[in-house]
Amino acid sequence: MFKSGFVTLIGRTNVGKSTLINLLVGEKVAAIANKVQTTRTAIKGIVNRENSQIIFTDTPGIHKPRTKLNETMIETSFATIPDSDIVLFLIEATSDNIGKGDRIILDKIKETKRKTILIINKIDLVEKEKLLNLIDIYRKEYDFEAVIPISAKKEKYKNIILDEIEKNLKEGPAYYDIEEYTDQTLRQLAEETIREKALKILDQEVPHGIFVEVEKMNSRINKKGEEIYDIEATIYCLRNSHKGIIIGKNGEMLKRIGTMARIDMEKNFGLKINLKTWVKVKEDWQENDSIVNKFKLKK
Ligand SMILES: Nc1nc2c(ncn2[C@@H]2O[C@H](COP(=O)(O)OP(=O)(O)OP(=O)(O)O)[C@@H](O)[C@H]2O)c(=O)[nH]1
Ligand SMILES: [Mg+2]
Repeated sequence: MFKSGFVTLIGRTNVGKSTLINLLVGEKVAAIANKVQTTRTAIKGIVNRENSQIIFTDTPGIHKPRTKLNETMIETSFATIPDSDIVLFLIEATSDNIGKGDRIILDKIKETKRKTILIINKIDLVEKEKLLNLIDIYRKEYDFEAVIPISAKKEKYKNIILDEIEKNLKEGPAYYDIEEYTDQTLRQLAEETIREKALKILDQEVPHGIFVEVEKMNSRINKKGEEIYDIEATIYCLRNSHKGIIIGKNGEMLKRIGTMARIDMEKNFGLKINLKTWVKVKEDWQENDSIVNKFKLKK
């Protein structure tokens, strides 16, 4: 019997959802950063196993919204729940209790009565006793299909989670071609890679006010007969002062972001890349409907 189904990863911002989807898919599907609000929209990652196809959706982390962008991100996350066969609810092992954000998520799960697996991530950061206490607290709240403590950075948890999901799936067809591992285009992956590098090396509010647009993407054959992609991208930011920081002294910061993004893309896409980046200011874009609507859930 062949099984398939849709599995949503949901949780507070920074709990490790994107780290986990990348581990499960075995490809770089989503941007990861040690900052809040990294993921901005729903992203699919597809896993093909011998007897199943699992379609994961990574979602923006739940947080207190301050802008229209934030509100849209959270709407997107919750909108994925009713369409999923199984929910992976991620929490952090470092929590002592059910915090406000986790409580909101838990209430949504209860409302929709979805089959849910509780994933307690970052167990490398806590003592076992604390973990057992947390498991106890959550077990009283909902009838989870399973509770799995993990570290999303460790390969050994991958098959434990996939096996548990497979067990809970129903018979169904493969919805995606076996070669596909994400619903994102190369252009979107390029934009996310550049934004991830900006998030990594810029501080405070600057990287959160960024969005990236790839304007050009053409392939050609270079003199050595290799296929090479010329990519031109613009990094938009909120203010002139931010623009100065992103470009940096003598353009050093922008050069670093570009180099890191190019190296990552060449590795992940298996292509040669020639990347050019520009920085422009677009004030208040986080309140602009035509931009923010791009982050809505596409059905
Ligand atoms: N110590 C530890 N850190 C982890 C683990 N898993 C993820 N992280 C780190 O947690 C941070 C956030 O990871 P992300 O995967 O971007 O978190 P996210 O839940 O997708 O965040 P949002 O997209 O903002 O909702 C990164 O710095 C990760 O390296 C883990 O098991 N242990
Ligand atoms: Mg994320």
